[in-house]
Amino acid sequence: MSIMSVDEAIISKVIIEESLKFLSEYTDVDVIIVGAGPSGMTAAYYLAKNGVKTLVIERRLSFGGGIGGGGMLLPKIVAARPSDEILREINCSFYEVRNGIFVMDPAELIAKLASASINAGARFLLGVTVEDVIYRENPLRIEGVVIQWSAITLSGLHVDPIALRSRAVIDATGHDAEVVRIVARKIPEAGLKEIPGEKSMYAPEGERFVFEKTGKILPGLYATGMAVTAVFNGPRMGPIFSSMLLSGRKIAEIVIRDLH
Ligand code: 48H
Repeated sequence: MSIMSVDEAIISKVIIEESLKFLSEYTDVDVIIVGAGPSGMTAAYYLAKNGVKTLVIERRLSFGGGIGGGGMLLPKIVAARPSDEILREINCSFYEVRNGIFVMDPAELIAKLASASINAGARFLLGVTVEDVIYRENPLRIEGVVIQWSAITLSGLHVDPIALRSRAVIDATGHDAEVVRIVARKIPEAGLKEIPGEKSMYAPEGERFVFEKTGKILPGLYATGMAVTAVFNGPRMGPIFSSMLLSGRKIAEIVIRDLH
């Protein structure tokens, strides 16, 4: 076997041309999801599957958010009924250890959520941080996000960001609810006050709370997963992932309804 030789300048040209093409195609989309954790990727899967042009923006260079860390880095994670519906749909293997309690491999859940959402048509931008939002007033509406390379953010260099427009922005940033927090701090007329953060652990109530409170925060702005817990001061649930998956599916359904 001989590997075809490709000139360095051609490699660079192709990367630059194709990246710019991709980025310019995604400056205006239906939905931007901030965060590629369990809730964000589940939302991406259901949105894309329903024909919604979806872009997931993730600060890190990898998918999964808190899935990989599991519970204290132990190599199995837990979910409960009825989130097995979602596991089945994305073809993630699991087994039942008690009535309605399922165990999965975190690496497989990360891979299957990423692959299901990408196969459904969602696209990901890795290594990019959302540092602000675009808004309009009268009536107040969130209309997109402001992004920067995470490497630039970490470097502390002053580099102006760029903005991407969307019909809906979903905060799936986890414990810090970063997008809603930005809106609360920078757009006082949104009336969001200070984001309280989460309460101590109370797993059954935490799971129920996230699912129930998942929804619209403001016109154009939605929250899913642990961001919901932080925004509404719910209890954390620890290393169980049912409500993350179910919250992701629920927010996709709500956004699809609002977009129509
Ligand atoms: C771009 C960003 C930004 C930003 C953050 O933390 P996650 O896994 O979030 P969820 O809500 O989908 O899942 C939470 C779950 O993993 C968990 O921690 C649980 C259940 N804890 C319970 C407990 O009691 O502790 O993923 C969020 C993702 C991460 O990958 C971040 O890197 C990313 O969002 N992110 N990406 N721009 N400004 N902020």
